[in-house]
Amino acid sequence: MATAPHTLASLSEISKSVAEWVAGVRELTQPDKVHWCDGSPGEFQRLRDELLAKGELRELNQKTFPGCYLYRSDPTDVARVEHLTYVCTQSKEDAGPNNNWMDPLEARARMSALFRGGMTGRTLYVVPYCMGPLDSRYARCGVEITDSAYVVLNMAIMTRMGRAALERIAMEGTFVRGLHSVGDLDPARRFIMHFPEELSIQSIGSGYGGNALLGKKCHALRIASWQARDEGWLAEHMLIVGLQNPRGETHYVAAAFPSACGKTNLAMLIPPDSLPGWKVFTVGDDIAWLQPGADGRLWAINPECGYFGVVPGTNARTNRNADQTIRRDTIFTNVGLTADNEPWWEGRGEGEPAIDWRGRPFDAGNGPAAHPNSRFTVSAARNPAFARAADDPRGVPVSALIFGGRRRELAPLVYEARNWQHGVLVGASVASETTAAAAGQVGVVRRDPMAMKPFAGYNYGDYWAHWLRVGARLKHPPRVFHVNWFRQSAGGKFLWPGFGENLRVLAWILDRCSGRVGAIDAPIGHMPHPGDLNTSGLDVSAEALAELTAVPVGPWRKEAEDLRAYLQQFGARLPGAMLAQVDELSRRLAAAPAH
Ligand code: GTP
Ligand code: SPV
Ligand code: MN
Repeated sequence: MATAPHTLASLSEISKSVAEWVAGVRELTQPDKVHWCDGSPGEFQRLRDELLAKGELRELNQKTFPGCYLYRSDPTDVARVEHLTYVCTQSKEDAGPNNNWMDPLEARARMSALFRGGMTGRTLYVVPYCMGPLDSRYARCGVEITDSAYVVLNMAIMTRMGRAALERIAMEGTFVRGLHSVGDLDPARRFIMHFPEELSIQSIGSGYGGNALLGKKCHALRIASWQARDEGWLAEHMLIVGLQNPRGETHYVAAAFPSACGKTNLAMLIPPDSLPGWKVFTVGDDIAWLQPGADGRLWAINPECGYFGVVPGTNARTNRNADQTIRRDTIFTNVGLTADNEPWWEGRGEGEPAIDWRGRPFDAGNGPAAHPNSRFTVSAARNPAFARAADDPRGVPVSALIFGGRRRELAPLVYEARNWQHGVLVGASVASETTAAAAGQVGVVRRDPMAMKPFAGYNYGDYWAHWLRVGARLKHPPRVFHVNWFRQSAGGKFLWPGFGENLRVLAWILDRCSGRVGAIDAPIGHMPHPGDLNTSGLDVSAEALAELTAVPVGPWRKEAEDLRAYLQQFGARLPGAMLAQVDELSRRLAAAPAH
């Protein structure tokens, strides 16, 4: 007997709560059409072709860059807008001094006014997605409603998007509601609002990156950090990388660096010839969700399955994996073009720019050919170093957590925290020169605790208290380190070669984790003994190395006092253990000989 034909439920019938929400948004925004995304390859191609036909997407040279396209965003819309990003909690204190705050009632009223009738003449896309492997209990789902087909294409690459996610939502009943419209792209009507108490996001006026791909920073960091606090885990701005040493042992580390400070590059690192036998596997390049496991270790998943990475500086020498990854099936946003219709960017190391990121004939007088925050969107599975463990629903166990920033001065190449509590202070002490990833001035040092200043969805005081609680629950907490690849000489040259050579520092970190090496007990933490950091064959002078590993006591005493003043602004929400850690740091620095 023939089996009964298996009819697929129409997407809009899978989850009643999603359908009801979509109906309400449709009423408010008045789109011409509603499209429920199934996440199929055919759907991706149709949307891509529509954008090509409208001239919103351009085909790149299909011989040399097959499946690659160029998108140009509005020139006023090229980076995250932190000054227009709000956390709207009932109590202002819950958002904390680290966030812009607006009363949720006021924020809703303002946003409804902006959204009302705003999708007339457009298509409303319903984008169900899952952050994390679909079969992982650590994964969480959301639905983004957007009127941008470019956003849909990006979400299709960056997340597990489509029917399966919607089915999981129907089973679980909860999902993060993200409402997005490009609006009229007027910066005066651009807002990114978060309502963590209701697990919802509203974003209008931008079509770019973290402002518009709501699964990424809005959901996987701001809302998820709030959920994680309630549920006992951590949502962090961290890469996850597997490192297999020449003995064949693999350890995973997670590292938090501020935006455009080297996460993608470290996650895709190519071992240099001088370190034979090492292998590197990328689990994630931007976000980690960390859960205490039943075994007392910390386990990590990457909630994303694609990369939205910084293009400038990418080449076969700095990052061969990324260079190969983005040669096919990649959306480039805001790069320049060569005369052969290939994408071009500063630091590509091949070809010449003919057209700049705004579509004008290239003229050095107009600035760089590629916008400094130009990005590639590509599936993680295209990375030659892709870790299959990235799809493991259990995640990977983490041996070390690494914090770092872009610091011309002060922060040494590497040091280790004495224990978890000290590690939380080390994470909280991250400061970094600002980059083009966010609108605003570039190159000024600002405090960016845990590289989460733009992303922590609640009061930093509560956040550090939560970090301390999570650590206390771990029988085998990861060791905590701080690195800085960006120290410069007085003449403004990087003292450390960086990129693949960073593996030398990671090798020391792993040796510390397995108890293979001792360390110098420096005032700021544990530091490598001169012979323990492998520098053989490295083109770094003895003076440069000395500078990279120096801890100048005077400037560090000032740093400890600055840090204390910074932490004190969190008042009663700041855990006492944090001030105790600063006291300890100050005491050690006071006792150290100042030479
Ligand atoms: P987001 O995607 O914004 O979160 O950034 P990210 O942390 O992933 O930064 P990414 O790896 O894309 O690096 C940003 C810039 O820093 C690029 O231009 C890199 O070439 C440069 N960079 C990365 N690693 C190093 C390094 O070890 N040394 C130096 N000097 N530059 C680096
Ligand atoms: C960052 O700015 O940290 C990014 C890019 O990873 S965006 O998705 O635009 O936030
Ligand atoms: Mn990032």
